[in-house]
Amino acid sequence: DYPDYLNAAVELTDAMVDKGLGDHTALIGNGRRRTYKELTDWTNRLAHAMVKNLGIKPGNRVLIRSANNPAMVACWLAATKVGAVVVNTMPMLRASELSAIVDKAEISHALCDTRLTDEITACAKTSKFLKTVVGFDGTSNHDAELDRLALEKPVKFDAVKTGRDDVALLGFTSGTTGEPKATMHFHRDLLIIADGYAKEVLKVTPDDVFVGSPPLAFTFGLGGLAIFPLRFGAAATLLENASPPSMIDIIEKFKATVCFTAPTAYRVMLQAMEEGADLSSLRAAVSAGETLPAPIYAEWKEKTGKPMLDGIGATEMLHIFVTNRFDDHQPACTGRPVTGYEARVVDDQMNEVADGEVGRLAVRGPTGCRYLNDERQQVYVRDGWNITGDSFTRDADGYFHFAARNDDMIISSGYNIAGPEVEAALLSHEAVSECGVVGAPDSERGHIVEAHVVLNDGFAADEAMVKALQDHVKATIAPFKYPRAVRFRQALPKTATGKIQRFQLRVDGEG
Ligand code: 3SK
Repeated sequence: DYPDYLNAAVELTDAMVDKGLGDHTALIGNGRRRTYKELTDWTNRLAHAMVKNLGIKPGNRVLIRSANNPAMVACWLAATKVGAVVVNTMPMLRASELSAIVDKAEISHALCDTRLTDEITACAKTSKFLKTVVGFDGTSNHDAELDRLALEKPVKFDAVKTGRDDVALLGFTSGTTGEPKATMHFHRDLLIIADGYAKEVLKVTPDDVFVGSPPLAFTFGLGGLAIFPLRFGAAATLLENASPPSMIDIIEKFKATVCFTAPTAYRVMLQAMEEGADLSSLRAAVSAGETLPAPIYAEWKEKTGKPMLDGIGATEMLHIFVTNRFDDHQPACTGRPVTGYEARVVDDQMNEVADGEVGRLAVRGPTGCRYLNDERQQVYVRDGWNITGDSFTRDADGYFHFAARNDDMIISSGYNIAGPEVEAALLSHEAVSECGVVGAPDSERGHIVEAHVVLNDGFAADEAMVKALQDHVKATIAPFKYPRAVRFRQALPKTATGKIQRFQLRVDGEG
């Protein structure tokens, strides 16, 4: 239950000071620690500057462009305090991609790390909506226009009395294909994901220190690296380039306790542990964004004695809605719904399929799904259920198991073959570092299974290896699923959020 009026940013800053956590560390980044009192004062000063100098009004759409750093979090909180609707964006977006977002969201103001202004300035030149672009100092030295405007402002700010169901955030779906969609999230939604998943599943306390790789522009990152720690008085470490080695450094240096990242990063961390890295402070390793291969889950459990918590979320629902738990986890299983959410596996007519049968995963819950000004609402949301892009099975005990992204299902000679299942089999071979499996057109079979494989150092990419991998898959899962084509690659194409771009593999495969 939330009050009729609430401003989520106030709950994550001023309210923490009121609770006596003012001296507690809130953010660590750019070589500095900031307490909750410092973060609160910073965001209040910025909020004054946004209203007084930039003329931002409640309901204005404000775009933020930055890598993960404390200044980005401060700008997001301040813009939320003034009642703006925020769109966080990733630093690598180009002017054309920014323009699509600006047009869809009708962005009036952009707050941009001064190291990244070129593309947004180019976008503003031709935009009929975006009129104000202001720089902030992403290195936290307060040496940019917005910082200077904020410097002399008071540290108290009366946040806009937003309704709990006023839109606070627009999450853009990553749009690896097709036109991006924007999903609307209310002030209350920002708290629900913390009071649900983070409290119930992760059991966050003020002693926790968070680390991770997803961009704050992706709601997985915004939740995991900002909302969850700040809601409970914990500390968030923010890394502009969150490579696995830099996450390991942070874990060792700050004794991080909760990590949010994707399976491939955990794989590198496991290798680093062999070479002496000390990750023993981690009590929660959350894996999402990609399905968690059973061998990584098993190795993590064996080496750390703790479970890796696989979960599935969606920008549409804001965060994770089906998850494993510390006391309830299994390999190759995504777990059960987070309290407050319902999930089912359905066919094209929205009928629930039998336990064990593959169908589309549909979810409903308090945080979604509401697309902004988009006729696809009727396609992806039916009777209040959001139809996700994933195929799952549910077992008789109510646990959900990932089968494939819907576009990852390969139909070969009439057989349904889930690409990720073949990937998991390949990954259990010692030579395979990473792989992506897609369907390649074939005149005889319709499609054949094609594997794109990155080998570990020391293994030769030759015909003998192709045969060895094919035999390995045949010996691991039903033989008809083996990859008839194997292509060796130096790296796999990935989205900014670390997901393998299988559509790109399909295009590359044609070449
Ligand atoms: O599973 C995902 O891709 C996801 C998306 C948005 C928020 C959270 C998650 C885990």
